[in-house]
Amino acid sequence: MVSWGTRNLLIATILLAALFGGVTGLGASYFAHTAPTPQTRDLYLFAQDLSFTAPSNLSSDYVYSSNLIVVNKGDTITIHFYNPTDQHHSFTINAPYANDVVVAAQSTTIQNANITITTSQTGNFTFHCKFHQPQMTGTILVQG
Ligand SMILES: [Cu+2]
Repeated sequence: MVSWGTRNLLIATILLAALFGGVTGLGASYFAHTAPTPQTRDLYLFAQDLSFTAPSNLSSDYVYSSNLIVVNKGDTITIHFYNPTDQHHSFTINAPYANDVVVAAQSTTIQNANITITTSQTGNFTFHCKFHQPQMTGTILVQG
């Protein structure tokens, strides 16, 4: 039979092992941060018609289907931009990811364009449609 003293010692040892294991694990993940392996990502973005009569402070009722794209530095992203509306839209972004691509209004088929960006710089980078400001805008967040 295990005495109370031995049992308490065992419990204390297990608790200490768990505690130090946890702290060691935390320390390792905090100090030895390694960047994720770069990935190739395909993203789908749509011009959207919200189908309301725009008030005077908006130029229209168009938006992007997503207004936040989050990637890791080093990723190569291909944005497949589709326009199922009756107006032209653009995907416009400044340096360092400069692009200015116009996708025509829907005719018999839905028009689209691919925008490929390799992310070399971290930060927030705003993209917008040059025809529909201020509301048709979004951000690419490149995490380091
Ligand atoms: Cu637009």
